[in-house]
Amino acid sequence: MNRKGLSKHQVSERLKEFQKRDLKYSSGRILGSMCTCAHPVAKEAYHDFLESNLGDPGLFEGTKALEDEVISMLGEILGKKDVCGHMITGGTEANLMAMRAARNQARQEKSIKNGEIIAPKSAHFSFKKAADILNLELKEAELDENYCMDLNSVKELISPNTVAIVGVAGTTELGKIDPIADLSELCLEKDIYLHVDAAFGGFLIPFLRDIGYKFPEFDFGLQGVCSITIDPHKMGLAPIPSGCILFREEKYLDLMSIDTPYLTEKQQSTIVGTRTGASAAATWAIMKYMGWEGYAKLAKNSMEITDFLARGLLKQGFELVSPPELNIVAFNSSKISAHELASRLDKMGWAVSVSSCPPAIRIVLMPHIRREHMVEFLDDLKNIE
Ligand code: 0PR
Repeated sequence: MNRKGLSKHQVSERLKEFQKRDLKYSSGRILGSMCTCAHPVAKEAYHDFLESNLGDPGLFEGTKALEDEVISMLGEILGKKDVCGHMITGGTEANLMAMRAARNQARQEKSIKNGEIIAPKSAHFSFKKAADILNLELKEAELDENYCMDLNSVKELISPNTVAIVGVAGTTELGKIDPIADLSELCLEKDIYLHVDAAFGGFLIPFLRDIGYKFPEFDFGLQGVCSITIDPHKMGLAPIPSGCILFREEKYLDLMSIDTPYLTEKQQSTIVGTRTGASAAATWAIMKYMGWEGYAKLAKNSMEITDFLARGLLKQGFELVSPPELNIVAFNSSKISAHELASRLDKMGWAVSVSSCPPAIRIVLMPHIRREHMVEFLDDLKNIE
Protein backbone atom coordinates (compact mmCIF):
# COMPACT_ATOMS: atom_id res chain seq x y z
CA MET A 1 0.00 0.00 0.00
CA ASN A 2 1.20 3.55 -0.69
CA ARG A 3 2.77 5.17 2.40
CA LYS A 4 1.71 8.71 1.47
CA GLY A 5 -1.90 9.35 0.58
CA LEU A 6 -2.84 10.35 -2.96
CA SER A 7 -4.73 13.54 -3.68
CA LYS A 8 -8.48 13.36 -4.18
CA HIS A 9 -7.92 14.12 -7.86
CA GLN A 10 -5.36 11.33 -8.25
CA VAL A 11 -7.70 8.84 -6.57
CA SER A 12 -10.53 9.84 -8.83
CA GLU A 13 -8.37 9.57 -11.98
CA ARG A 14 -7.18 6.11 -10.98
CA LEU A 15 -10.72 4.98 -10.30
CA LYS A 16 -11.80 6.17 -13.74
CA GLU A 17 -9.09 4.00 -15.29
CA PHE A 18 -10.49 0.96 -13.52
CA GLN A 19 -14.06 1.83 -14.39
CA LYS A 20 -13.20 2.15 -18.09
CA ARG A 21 -12.62 -1.60 -18.08
CA ASP A 22 -16.18 -2.32 -16.89
CA LEU A 23 -19.04 -2.95 -19.28
CA LYS A 24 -21.93 -0.52 -18.93
CA TYR A 25 -25.60 -1.50 -18.84
CA SER A 26 -26.41 1.63 -20.85
CA SER A 27 -24.42 0.25 -23.82
CA GLY A 28 -27.21 -2.29 -24.30
CA ARG A 29 -24.55 -4.99 -24.67
CA ILE A 30 -25.09 -6.73 -21.32
CA LEU A 31 -27.65 -9.32 -22.32
CA GLY A 32 -27.26 -12.03 -19.70
CA SER A 33 -27.63 -10.11 -16.46
CA MET A 34 -30.56 -9.79 -14.09
CA CYS A 35 -29.28 -6.46 -12.83
CA THR A 36 -29.69 -3.13 -14.58
CA CYS A 37 -28.99 0.61 -14.28
CA ALA A 38 -30.19 1.80 -10.90
CA HIS A 39 -32.70 4.64 -11.27
CA PRO A 40 -31.29 8.13 -10.47
CA VAL A 41 -33.97 8.59 -7.78
CA ALA A 42 -32.79 5.40 -6.08
CA LYS A 43 -29.12 6.35 -6.44
CA GLU A 44 -29.67 9.70 -4.78
CA ALA A 45 -31.48 8.13 -1.83
CA TYR A 46 -28.74 5.49 -1.54
CA HIS A 47 -26.10 8.20 -1.38
CA ASP A 48 -28.01 10.15 1.29
CA PHE A 49 -28.31 7.12 3.60
CA LEU A 50 -24.85 5.62 3.10
CA GLU A 51 -24.00 5.78 6.78
CA SER A 52 -27.16 4.33 8.30
CA ASN A 53 -26.83 0.85 9.70
CA LEU A 54 -29.90 -1.33 10.08
CA GLY A 55 -27.85 -3.64 12.26
CA ASP A 56 -28.34 -1.17 15.10
CA PRO A 57 -31.79 0.18 14.26
CA GLY A 58 -32.31 2.17 17.47
CA LEU A 59 -29.72 4.61 16.18
CA PHE A 60 -31.45 4.93 12.82
CA GLU A 61 -35.14 4.97 13.58
CA GLY A 62 -36.01 6.78 10.37
CA THR A 63 -34.16 4.25 8.23
CA LYS A 64 -35.77 1.40 10.18
CA ALA A 65 -39.19 2.94 9.40
CA LEU A 66 -38.21 3.01 5.71
CA GLU A 67 -37.31 -0.67 5.87
CA ASP A 68 -40.64 -1.48 7.52
CA GLU A 69 -42.52 0.43 4.84
CA VAL A 70 -40.62 -1.36 2.07
CA ILE A 71 -41.45 -4.74 3.60
CA SER A 72 -45.10 -3.83 3.88
CA MET A 73 -45.28 -2.43 0.30
CA LEU A 74 -43.68 -5.63 -1.00
CA GLY A 75 -46.07 -7.70 1.10
CA GLU A 76 -48.95 -5.81 -0.47
CA ILE A 77 -47.64 -6.58 -3.96
CA LEU A 78 -47.32 -10.22 -2.95
CA GLY A 79 -50.75 -10.75 -1.42
CA LYS A 80 -50.26 -9.94 2.30
CA LYS A 81 -49.60 -6.45 3.62
CA ASP A 82 -48.81 -7.50 7.20
CA VAL A 83 -45.74 -9.62 6.42
CA CYS A 84 -42.47 -9.56 8.36
CA GLY A 85 -39.01 -9.48 6.90
CA HIS A 86 -35.83 -7.65 6.15
CA MET A 87 -33.88 -5.85 3.49
CA ILE A 88 -30.69 -7.77 2.85
CA THR A 89 -28.06 -8.16 0.16
CA GLY A 90 -30.02 -10.14 -2.41
CA GLY A 91 -31.59 -13.41 -3.40
CA THR A 92 -28.80 -15.60 -2.06
CA GLU A 93 -29.08 -14.24 1.45
CA ALA A 94 -32.89 -14.27 1.30
CA ASN A 95 -32.93 -17.92 0.27
CA LEU A 96 -30.40 -18.75 2.97
CA MET A 97 -32.57 -17.05 5.60
CA ALA A 98 -35.69 -18.88 4.43
CA MET A 99 -33.93 -22.24 4.57
CA ARG A 100 -32.57 -21.38 8.01
CA ALA A 101 -36.04 -20.57 9.32
CA ALA A 102 -37.40 -23.82 7.87
CA ARG A 103 -34.56 -25.88 9.31
CA ASN A 104 -34.89 -24.32 12.75
CA GLN A 105 -38.64 -24.82 12.78
CA ALA A 106 -38.29 -28.49 11.83
CA ARG A 107 -35.57 -28.93 14.44
CA GLN A 108 -37.70 -27.33 17.15
CA GLU A 109 -41.15 -28.66 16.29
CA LYS A 110 -40.39 -32.04 14.73
CA SER A 111 -36.92 -32.81 16.13
CA ILE A 112 -35.56 -33.31 12.61
CA LYS A 113 -31.76 -33.45 12.79
CA ASN A 114 -30.67 -34.34 9.26
CA GLY A 115 -32.96 -32.09 7.31
CA GLU A 116 -33.56 -32.21 3.57
CA ILE A 117 -34.85 -29.55 1.20
CA ILE A 118 -36.52 -30.16 -2.12
CA ALA A 119 -35.97 -27.64 -4.90
CA PRO A 120 -36.44 -27.94 -8.67
CA LYS A 121 -33.39 -28.65 -10.86
CA SER A 122 -33.97 -25.15 -12.23
CA ALA A 123 -33.52 -23.49 -8.81
CA HIS A 124 -30.80 -20.91 -8.39
CA PHE A 125 -27.43 -22.21 -7.14
CA SER A 126 -27.92 -20.24 -3.93
CA PHE A 127 -29.88 -23.25 -2.60
CA LYS A 128 -26.73 -25.36 -2.97
CA LYS A 129 -24.90 -22.79 -0.86
CA ALA A 130 -27.74 -22.71 1.69
CA ALA A 131 -27.78 -26.49 1.95
CA ASP A 132 -24.03 -26.56 2.46
CA ILE A 133 -24.00 -23.80 5.07
CA LEU A 134 -27.01 -25.13 6.98
CA ASN A 135 -25.99 -28.77 6.79
CA LEU A 136 -29.09 -29.75 4.86
CA GLU A 137 -29.33 -32.21 2.01
CA LEU A 138 -30.59 -30.72 -1.24
CA LYS A 139 -32.85 -33.02 -3.27
CA GLU A 140 -33.47 -31.82 -6.79
CA ALA A 141 -36.90 -32.38 -8.29
CA GLU A 142 -37.24 -33.14 -12.00
CA LEU A 143 -38.77 -30.66 -14.42
CA ASP A 144 -41.78 -31.27 -16.64
CA GLU A 145 -41.84 -30.71 -20.41
CA ASN A 146 -42.36 -26.97 -19.84
CA TYR A 147 -39.25 -26.76 -17.58
CA CYS A 148 -41.39 -26.32 -14.43
CA MET A 149 -41.05 -28.33 -11.23
CA ASP A 150 -42.65 -31.75 -11.66
CA LEU A 151 -45.13 -32.39 -8.86
CA ASN A 152 -44.82 -36.17 -8.99
CA SER A 153 -41.08 -35.92 -8.64
CA VAL A 154 -41.58 -33.66 -5.59
CA LYS A 155 -43.96 -36.19 -4.03
CA GLU A 156 -41.42 -38.99 -4.55
CA LEU A 157 -38.68 -36.97 -2.86
CA ILE A 158 -40.67 -36.10 0.28
CA SER A 159 -39.36 -37.97 3.31
CA PRO A 160 -39.77 -37.69 7.10
CA ASN A 161 -36.66 -35.46 7.01
CA THR A 162 -38.04 -32.91 4.54
CA VAL A 163 -37.84 -29.48 6.17
CA ALA A 164 -38.76 -27.32 3.18
CA ILE A 165 -39.95 -27.33 -0.39
CA VAL A 166 -38.89 -24.55 -2.72
CA GLY A 167 -40.81 -23.31 -5.75
CA VAL A 168 -39.47 -20.67 -8.14
CA ALA A 169 -41.53 -17.85 -9.61
CA GLY A 170 -39.30 -16.73 -12.47
CA THR A 171 -36.45 -19.21 -12.87
CA THR A 172 -32.98 -17.80 -13.44
CA GLU A 173 -32.39 -19.51 -16.77
CA LEU A 174 -35.79 -19.54 -18.44
CA GLY A 175 -38.11 -17.32 -16.39
CA LYS A 176 -40.51 -20.22 -15.67
CA ILE A 177 -43.05 -20.28 -12.85
CA ASP A 178 -43.40 -23.50 -10.86
CA PRO A 179 -46.86 -24.82 -9.90
CA ILE A 180 -46.87 -22.98 -6.58
CA ALA A 181 -50.63 -23.48 -5.94
CA ASP A 182 -50.16 -27.27 -6.10
CA LEU A 183 -47.05 -27.04 -3.93
CA SER A 184 -49.01 -24.95 -1.43
CA GLU A 185 -51.73 -27.60 -1.14
CA LEU A 186 -49.17 -30.35 -0.84
CA CYS A 187 -47.22 -28.50 1.85
CA LEU A 188 -50.37 -27.74 3.87
CA GLU A 189 -51.39 -31.37 3.68
CA LYS A 190 -47.96 -32.66 4.70
CA ASP A 191 -47.16 -29.83 7.11
CA ILE A 192 -43.99 -28.81 5.25
CA TYR A 193 -42.52 -25.31 4.98
CA LEU A 194 -42.96 -23.78 1.50
CA HIS A 195 -40.60 -21.09 0.24
CA VAL A 196 -41.09 -19.24 -3.04
CA ASP A 197 -38.07 -17.77 -4.78
CA ALA A 198 -39.50 -14.77 -6.62
CA ALA A 199 -36.17 -12.93 -6.65
CA PHE A 200 -36.70 -12.17 -10.33
CA GLY A 201 -40.44 -12.67 -10.90
CA GLY A 202 -41.63 -10.78 -7.84
CA PHE A 203 -41.27 -7.38 -9.48
CA LEU A 204 -42.88 -8.61 -12.71
CA ILE A 205 -45.71 -11.09 -12.24
CA PRO A 206 -48.07 -8.99 -10.04
CA PHE A 207 -47.79 -5.96 -12.34
CA LEU A 208 -48.13 -7.93 -15.57
CA ARG A 209 -51.10 -9.85 -14.23
CA ASP A 210 -52.81 -6.59 -13.41
CA ILE A 211 -52.60 -5.49 -17.05
CA GLY A 212 -53.97 -8.74 -18.42
CA TYR A 213 -51.06 -11.21 -18.67
CA LYS A 214 -52.03 -14.68 -17.48
CA PHE A 215 -49.94 -16.16 -14.69
CA PRO A 216 -50.57 -18.84 -12.08
CA GLU A 217 -50.87 -17.93 -8.39
CA PHE A 218 -47.54 -17.81 -6.60
CA ASP A 219 -47.70 -15.51 -3.58
CA PHE A 220 -48.98 -15.20 0.01
CA GLY A 221 -52.54 -15.47 -1.33
CA LEU A 222 -51.75 -19.20 -1.19
CA GLN A 223 -52.00 -20.25 2.44
CA GLY A 224 -49.12 -22.73 2.28
CA VAL A 225 -46.53 -20.12 1.28
CA CYS A 226 -44.38 -19.36 4.35
CA SER A 227 -41.78 -17.04 2.80
CA ILE A 228 -40.92 -15.23 -0.42
CA THR A 229 -37.63 -13.91 -1.81
CA ILE A 230 -37.96 -10.73 -3.88
CA ASP A 231 -35.06 -8.64 -5.17
CA PRO A 232 -35.44 -4.90 -5.72
CA HIS A 233 -31.98 -4.92 -7.35
CA LYS A 234 -33.30 -6.97 -10.25
CA MET A 235 -36.50 -5.64 -11.88
CA GLY A 236 -37.08 -3.13 -9.04
CA LEU A 237 -34.45 -0.64 -10.36
CA ALA A 238 -32.76 -0.38 -6.94
CA PRO A 239 -28.97 -0.28 -6.59
CA ILE A 240 -26.98 -3.40 -5.69
CA PRO A 241 -27.25 -4.76 -2.97
CA SER A 242 -31.01 -4.64 -2.44
CA GLY A 243 -32.74 -7.90 -1.62
CA CYS A 244 -35.74 -8.74 0.55
CA ILE A 245 -36.96 -11.74 2.45
CA LEU A 246 -40.61 -11.77 3.49
CA PHE A 247 -42.14 -14.16 6.03
CA ARG A 248 -45.84 -14.82 6.53
CA GLU A 249 -45.47 -14.65 10.32
CA GLU A 250 -43.15 -13.15 12.91
CA LYS A 251 -42.53 -16.61 14.37
CA TYR A 252 -40.18 -17.44 11.51
CA LEU A 253 -37.95 -14.51 12.43
CA ASP A 254 -38.09 -15.54 16.10
CA LEU A 255 -36.85 -19.00 15.13
CA MET A 256 -33.60 -17.38 13.97
CA SER A 257 -33.22 -14.76 16.69
CA ILE A 258 -29.92 -14.42 18.49
CA ASP A 259 -29.49 -12.25 21.59
CA THR A 260 -27.57 -9.02 20.95
CA PRO A 261 -27.48 -7.61 24.48
CA TYR A 262 -25.50 -4.39 23.94
CA LEU A 263 -27.25 -3.19 20.77
CA THR A 264 -30.31 -0.99 20.48
CA GLU A 265 -32.31 -4.05 19.43
CA LYS A 266 -32.04 -6.94 21.82
CA GLN A 267 -32.37 -9.69 19.25
CA GLN A 268 -31.31 -10.09 15.65
CA SER A 269 -32.63 -12.56 13.12
CA THR A 270 -30.61 -11.53 10.06
CA ILE A 271 -27.40 -13.30 9.08
CA VAL A 272 -25.35 -10.15 8.74
CA GLY A 273 -24.92 -7.71 11.61
CA THR A 274 -24.06 -4.33 10.13
CA ARG A 275 -26.68 -3.98 7.43
CA THR A 276 -27.23 -1.53 4.60
CA GLY A 277 -29.75 1.22 5.38
CA ALA A 278 -28.94 2.85 2.04
CA SER A 279 -30.62 -0.04 0.20
CA ALA A 280 -33.78 0.40 2.27
CA ALA A 281 -33.87 4.13 1.55
CA ALA A 282 -33.16 3.60 -2.16
CA THR A 283 -35.80 0.88 -2.50
CA TRP A 284 -38.36 2.99 -0.64
CA ALA A 285 -37.57 5.97 -2.89
CA ILE A 286 -37.81 4.08 -6.17
CA MET A 287 -40.99 2.23 -5.17
CA LYS A 288 -42.69 5.48 -4.19
CA TYR A 289 -41.43 7.18 -7.35
CA MET A 290 -42.46 4.41 -9.75
CA GLY A 291 -45.73 3.50 -8.10
CA TRP A 292 -47.73 0.47 -9.25
CA GLU A 293 -48.29 2.02 -12.68
CA GLY A 294 -44.61 2.79 -13.21
CA TYR A 295 -43.62 -0.83 -12.57
CA ALA A 296 -46.46 -2.11 -14.74
CA LYS A 297 -45.22 0.07 -17.62
CA LEU A 298 -41.63 -1.05 -17.10
CA ALA A 299 -42.62 -4.74 -17.07
CA LYS A 300 -44.84 -4.34 -20.13
CA ASN A 301 -42.07 -2.62 -22.03
CA SER A 302 -39.61 -5.43 -21.22
CA MET A 303 -42.19 -8.00 -22.33
CA GLU A 304 -42.73 -6.19 -25.63
CA ILE A 305 -38.99 -6.19 -26.37
CA THR A 306 -38.91 -9.87 -25.36
CA ASP A 307 -41.65 -10.56 -27.86
CA PHE A 308 -39.84 -8.54 -30.54
CA LEU A 309 -36.63 -10.54 -30.02
CA ALA A 310 -38.41 -13.90 -29.90
CA ARG A 311 -40.24 -13.21 -33.18
CA GLY A 312 -37.07 -11.92 -34.82
CA LEU A 313 -35.16 -15.06 -33.81
CA LEU A 314 -37.87 -17.36 -35.13
CA LYS A 315 -37.94 -15.42 -38.42
CA GLN A 316 -34.18 -15.93 -38.74
CA GLY A 317 -34.54 -19.68 -38.21
CA PHE A 318 -33.40 -19.99 -34.59
CA GLU A 319 -35.18 -22.33 -32.18
CA LEU A 320 -36.63 -21.07 -28.92
CA VAL A 321 -36.18 -23.42 -25.97
CA SER A 322 -39.75 -22.60 -25.01
CA PRO A 323 -42.08 -19.64 -25.46
CA PRO A 324 -40.99 -16.87 -23.06
CA GLU A 325 -43.31 -16.32 -20.09
CA LEU A 326 -41.26 -13.53 -18.53
CA ASN A 327 -38.59 -11.32 -20.12
CA ILE A 328 -36.07 -14.08 -20.78
CA VAL A 329 -35.45 -15.61 -24.19
CA ALA A 330 -33.41 -18.81 -24.56
CA PHE A 331 -32.56 -19.96 -28.06
CA ASN A 332 -30.34 -22.19 -30.14
CA SER A 333 -29.01 -22.33 -33.65
CA SER A 334 -29.45 -25.52 -35.64
CA LYS A 335 -25.93 -25.05 -37.04
CA ILE A 336 -23.60 -24.29 -34.13
CA SER A 337 -23.59 -25.04 -30.42
CA ALA A 338 -24.74 -22.51 -27.83
CA HIS A 339 -21.19 -22.15 -26.47
CA GLU A 340 -19.76 -21.56 -29.94
CA LEU A 341 -22.46 -19.02 -30.70
CA ALA A 342 -21.85 -17.27 -27.37
CA SER A 343 -18.14 -17.01 -28.06
CA ARG A 344 -18.75 -15.55 -31.54
CA LEU A 345 -21.21 -13.05 -30.09
CA ASP A 346 -18.68 -12.17 -27.42
CA LYS A 347 -16.16 -11.29 -30.13
CA MET A 348 -18.77 -8.94 -31.59
CA GLY A 349 -19.15 -7.25 -28.21
CA TRP A 350 -22.34 -8.93 -26.98
CA ALA A 351 -22.19 -10.25 -23.41
CA VAL A 352 -24.63 -13.16 -23.49
CA SER A 353 -24.85 -16.09 -21.10
CA VAL A 354 -25.39 -19.77 -21.81
CA SER A 355 -28.03 -21.60 -19.82
CA SER A 356 -27.25 -25.08 -18.54
CA CYS A 357 -30.60 -26.80 -18.66
CA PRO A 358 -30.84 -27.05 -21.61
CA PRO A 359 -27.74 -25.38 -23.09
CA ALA A 360 -28.96 -22.30 -24.96
CA ILE A 361 -28.14 -18.64 -25.45
CA ARG A 362 -30.00 -16.85 -22.68
CA ILE A 363 -30.99 -13.22 -23.06
CA VAL A 364 -32.55 -11.34 -20.14
CA LEU A 365 -34.45 -8.34 -21.47
CA MET A 366 -33.74 -5.99 -18.59
CA PRO A 367 -34.84 -2.35 -18.72
CA HIS A 368 -31.44 -1.22 -20.05
CA ILE A 369 -32.10 -3.14 -23.27
CA ARG A 370 -34.02 -1.20 -25.87
CA ARG A 371 -35.57 -2.24 -29.14
CA GLU A 372 -32.76 -0.68 -31.20
CA HIS A 373 -30.22 -2.83 -29.35
CA MET A 374 -32.17 -5.92 -30.36
CA VAL A 375 -32.40 -4.77 -33.99
CA GLU A 376 -28.60 -4.54 -33.99
CA PHE A 377 -28.29 -7.89 -32.21
CA LEU A 378 -30.52 -9.65 -34.72
CA ASP A 379 -28.52 -8.10 -37.56
CA ASP A 380 -25.25 -9.35 -36.06
CA LEU A 381 -26.75 -12.82 -35.69
CA LYS A 382 -27.48 -12.86 -39.44
CA ASN A 383 -23.78 -12.33 -40.09
CA ILE A 384 -22.78 -15.20 -37.84
CA GLU A 385 -25.01 -17.80 -39.41
N1 0PR B 1 -32.94 -16.54 -7.02
C1 0PR B 1 -33.09 -16.39 -8.35
C2 0PR B 1 -34.31 -16.91 -9.02
C3 0PR B 1 -32.08 -15.74 -9.08
O1 0PR B 1 -32.21 -15.62 -10.39
C4 0PR B 1 -30.94 -15.26 -8.40
C5 0PR B 1 -29.82 -14.57 -9.12
C6 0PR B 1 -30.85 -15.45 -7.01
C7 0PR B 1 -31.88 -16.10 -6.35
C8 0PR B 1 -29.67 -14.96 -6.22
O2 0PR B 1 -29.70 -13.58 -6.16
P1 0PR B 1 -28.41 -12.72 -5.82
O3 0PR B 1 -27.45 -12.91 -6.95
O4 0PR B 1 -28.97 -11.34 -5.73
O5 0PR B 1 -27.89 -13.19 -4.53
N2 0PR B 1 -29.89 -14.49 -10.48
C9 0PR B 1 -28.84 -13.99 -11.30
C10 0PR B 1 -27.98 -15.15 -11.80
O6 0PR B 1 -27.37 -15.86 -10.99
C11 0PR B 1 -27.95 -13.00 -10.61
C12 0PR B 1 -27.09 -12.26 -11.56
C13 0PR B 1 -27.30 -10.94 -11.79
C14 0PR B 1 -26.03 -12.87 -12.23
C15 0PR B 1 -26.49 -10.23 -12.66
C16 0PR B 1 -25.25 -12.18 -13.11
C17 0PR B 1 -25.48 -10.87 -13.33
O7 0PR B 1 -24.70 -10.16 -14.21
O8 0PR B 1 -27.92 -15.34 -13.01
